[in-house]
Amino acid sequence: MKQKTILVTGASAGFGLAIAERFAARGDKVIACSRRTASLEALAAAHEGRVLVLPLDVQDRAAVAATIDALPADFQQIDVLVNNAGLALGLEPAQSAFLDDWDTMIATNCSGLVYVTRAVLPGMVARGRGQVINIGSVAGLFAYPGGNVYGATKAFVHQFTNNLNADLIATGVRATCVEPGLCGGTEFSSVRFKGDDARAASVYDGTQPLTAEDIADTVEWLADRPAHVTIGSITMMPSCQSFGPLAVKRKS
Ligand code: NDP
Ligand code: 8X3
Repeated sequence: MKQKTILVTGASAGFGLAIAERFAARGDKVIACSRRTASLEALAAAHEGRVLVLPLDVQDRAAVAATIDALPADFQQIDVLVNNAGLALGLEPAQSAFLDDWDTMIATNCSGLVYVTRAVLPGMVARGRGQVINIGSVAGLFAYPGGNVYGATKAFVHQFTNNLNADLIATGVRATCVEPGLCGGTEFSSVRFKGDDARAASVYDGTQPLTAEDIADTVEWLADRPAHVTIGSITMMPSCQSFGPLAVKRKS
């Protein structure tokens, strides 16, 4: 298979790190971006010359544009953009949730994702090939208590992906939204509960959740689909998870 160039946002942990490791291991070129970079140094050392580690806060619109503009020549032809950087903060009901948390989720999961996409797309369209793989969530498809703005940001990611495919028709560039459910072994719940690791661990009690490797499997499979195939979205849940009934509150 031809060597590809993959840009992964949020590559320092969780899904992003597993995806960066997966593509590096199979001989592709990886541009690994996140605010923290220490966890990526070993990967870069193990695949010298093929893993470019770049500090990047996707919320910073100017930094995103400058980073993509300044890519070294041998990393400029991005074949696959994996928009993975994202987070949930809190599980409070909307009437008492923190506006700062909402701002951060919108700035990262929505604004950051569109900044990176807008910076990468012109090159893909000019080359007549490329894939944008957005990491959404089942939280963007199904409502749950406390999911309020997090779920809304992932609904944005879902529909932005659909609208990308509307704009990119017949350009050779395609977009997919990967929408996982419960996934353990990442920093996601620790971030959501602001370092309360006992509460974060309890999310996975008695379950066999998805793993970051399961997500990397799907992203790798998507990256290998031929150019005439557009996969719009993929929902993934562990087999211990499914849909809930609609809530009905009855008078006692
Ligand atoms: P982690 O918390 O383990 O990883 C999140 C990554 O995003 C980190 O590498 C972090 O890097 C990066 N990140 C956060 N904010 C920014 C920012 N402003 N700029 C650049 N990078 C940023 O979470 P997961 O791996 O579990 O989650 C990855 C994605 O998958 C997220 O979009 C999440 O919403 C989604 N998801 C997760 C699920 C789960 O159950 N785990 C299920 C469904 C979707 P750094 O802090 O170094 O910047
Ligand atoms: C993460 C899945 O169900 O915790 O996006 O919101 S969930």
